Amino acid sequence: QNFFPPEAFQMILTKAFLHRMPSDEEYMQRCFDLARLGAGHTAPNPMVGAVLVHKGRIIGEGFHRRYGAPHAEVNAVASVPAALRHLIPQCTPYVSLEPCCITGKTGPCTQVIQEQGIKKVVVSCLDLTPGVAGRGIGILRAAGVEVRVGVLEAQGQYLSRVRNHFVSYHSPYVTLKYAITPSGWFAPAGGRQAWISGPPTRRFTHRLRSETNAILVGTDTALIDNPRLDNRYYLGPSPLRIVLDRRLRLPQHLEIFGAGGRTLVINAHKSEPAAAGKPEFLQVDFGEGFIQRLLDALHRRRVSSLLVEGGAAIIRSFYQAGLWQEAWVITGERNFIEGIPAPPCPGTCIRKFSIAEDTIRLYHNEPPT
Ligand code: AOF
Ligand code: ZN
Repeated sequence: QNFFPPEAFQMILTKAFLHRMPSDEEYMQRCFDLARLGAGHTAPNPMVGAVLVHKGRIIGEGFHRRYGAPHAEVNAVASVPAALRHLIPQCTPYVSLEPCCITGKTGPCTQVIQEQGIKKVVVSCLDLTPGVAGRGIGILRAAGVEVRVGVLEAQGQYLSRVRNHFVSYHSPYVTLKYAITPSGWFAPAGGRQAWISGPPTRRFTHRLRSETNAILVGTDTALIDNPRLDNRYYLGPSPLRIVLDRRLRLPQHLEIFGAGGRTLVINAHKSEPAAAGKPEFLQVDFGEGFIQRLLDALHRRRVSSLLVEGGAAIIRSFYQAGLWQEAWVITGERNFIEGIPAPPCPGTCIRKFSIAEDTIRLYHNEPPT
């Protein structure tokens, strides 16, 4: 006779599992999910999410909804119902990013945390904004608040990558996106337009558009594909449309100049503010070092993320300059006999998945570790 059958043991384990306290990682995952609700609206600020936990129970949640609006921590504190507000000093806030300690559009979150009498904070990763970058955590610790940093740190850094890149390198975070055929063609020969990726992939690519500040194409892409460059198949806003038109060749009837959004024409001749029914023009020297000058100009305009959709020559220039951070390369089913070869991606493939018949690869601009 077995006094303690394995099933009974299993039952105890299951019960313990069901009634266990969620881990720091699980609360942090909730912060990330909340943060993403602000996607497309917070730039050049980061997306940030926060939860307030009291004895294993979440009693408040918040996220940064849009640029200039209250921060995640402030919204989380404000969300606690009146009957539970006396519990706030015993709560642990979990935040996807280091709490800020500077006065920008709003006051410092470190001060809010101290004023609430909070004793412990859990953070995923640092905010590299000058004046914060570890100082927010230092201020809390000096005030006697226990701070745990580094929970799901890699995911936290990925969530805040645009902000942290923008403030560290004084340049937009550059994402390249393009489709290629199974034999590696970027487009058919002879300046014709052809769809390579399938319709279901559009929801994914429009999501990329919804999350970026600005989207860039070259003159030939604007002429041949006549894209609208807006976000039609996903939730959220559409980006600023940027077209390279060195010699001002593009006719104003193109979709890119349509009423669906703002357009900036990068050219070698003139700078002119936008006027009724007309795009804005910005003069940039197209000679050696053009990509760097373009990114500098966009940084000055507070463009924190840029999605580059082609053509092949522009993608190649970004690769050659090394001035890109991630590339989404979509391999479709369709093939051509001959065409324009796609530039080989010099990055490291870190993700691969399928949408219908298409294979999507994400590359990072960094050597394999
Ligand atoms: C946080 N929580 O939810 C966000 C933070 O100009 P402001 O007032 O919006 O503040 C800018 C600073 O706050 C800057 O360091 C930015 O990275 C950070 N964003 N910080 O504690 C938040 N959105
Ligand atoms: Zn803050």
